[in-house]
Amino acid sequence: MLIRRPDDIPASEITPEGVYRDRRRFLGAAGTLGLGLASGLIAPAALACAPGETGEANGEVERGQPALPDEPTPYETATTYNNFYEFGTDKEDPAANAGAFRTRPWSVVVEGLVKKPATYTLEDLLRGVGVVERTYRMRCVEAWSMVIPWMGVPLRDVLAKVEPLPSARFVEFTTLLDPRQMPGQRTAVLEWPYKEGLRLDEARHPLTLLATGMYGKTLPNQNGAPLRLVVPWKYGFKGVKSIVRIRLTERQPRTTWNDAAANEYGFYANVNPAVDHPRWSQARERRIGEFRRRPTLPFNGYADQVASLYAGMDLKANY
Ligand SMILES: Nc1nc2c(c(=O)[nH]1)N[C@H]1C(S)=C(S)[C@@H](COP(=O)(O)O)O[C@H]1N2
Ligand SMILES: [Mo]
Repeated sequence: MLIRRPDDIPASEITPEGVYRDRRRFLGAAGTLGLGLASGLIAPAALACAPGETGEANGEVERGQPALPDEPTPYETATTYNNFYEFGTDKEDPAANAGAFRTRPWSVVVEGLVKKPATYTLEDLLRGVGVVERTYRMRCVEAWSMVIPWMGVPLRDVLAKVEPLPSARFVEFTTLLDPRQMPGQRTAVLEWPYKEGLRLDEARHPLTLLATGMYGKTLPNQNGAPLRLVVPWKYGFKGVKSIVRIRLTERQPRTTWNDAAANEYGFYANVNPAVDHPRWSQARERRIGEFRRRPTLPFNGYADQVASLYAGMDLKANY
C-alpha cells in the first residue's frame, strides 16, 4: 500500500536539513540544557523554562520521562514535507509541483441534506463566519507528527449557515478533480477525486476547522489551499485538501483511503496508540525535527474534549 511504513522513511527525509539547523538554534538558546534536552534527562520544569517554549506539555504518559513541549513545527518544514498525492507521492513533491495551482476563483458545492444547497463562491461560503487561530498537534498515520498554527473557521459555523436537515448524519468532502493542474491525478495511485467524511457530530465539534491559512498567512497550495479540513484528534488523511464539494448524507460516505485498503484505514481514524496499523505500531510517533520518538496519545491528546463522542463504541472495531 502507498502510505509508507515509518521504517521506509530515511532519517534524512524525516529531519530535513532546515530542521537540523532550527533545532541547533533552539538547543543553542537553551544553553547548557541542550545536552539534557537531546538525551531526555532533564526535568519537565526545566523544559518548560527553555526559551521559546509555550510550556504546554504533551501529556507524556510514560513513567520516568519528562513531558515534552509542543513547539510549532518550523514553517519551512510544514510547507515542504507534505502528503498531497494529487501533486506526487514523495514528501517534497507537493511543494515542488503545486506552485502554479490556481486557487482563485474557487467555489464549493454544498449539496445533499441541507436547507440551503448551492454552489457558493469561497467568499460567500465564509462570509460572516468568524476566523479563529488554533495551534494543533497533527498526527499522520505514518507515525510522524507536527504542530501547526492554523487559521480558519469552525466547520460548525459553516454548517449552521447551510442548515443541515434533521435527517443528515454525515458530511462528505471532496477534493478538486483536475488532472491538468494536478499531475498525480494522471496516475491511478489513488481513486480520484480524494474524498473524506465525518459523522455530523464530529463535524460540529468545536475543534473541527475548515482551514484557510496557517502561521498567520494564507494557506500554501501544498497544504491544501484554499480550503482544507483540520481534525486534530484523527489521523492526517482525514484532513482532505482543496475542497470543492460538501455533501450532507444520511449514510456513512465512502472515503478514499478506506476504499484503497479498508483493513488499514478506517472511517473513524481516531488517533489510537492501542490500535496498531496492520504493518506498524501506532504506539509512538516521531515529531518532525526530533530524534527520540514520543508516545502517541489517545485521540492525539484531545481525549478530554472528544472522547465523549465515542462513548459506548468499540474503538478497536471502529478504527
Ligand atoms: N486531497 C488530499 N488531501 C489530503 C491528502 C492527499 O493526498 N490528498 N493527504 C492527507 C494526509 S495523509 C495528510 S498526513 C495530510 C497532510 O497535510 P499537510 O501536508 O498540510 O501536513 O493531508 C491529508 N489530506
Ligand atoms: Mo497522513
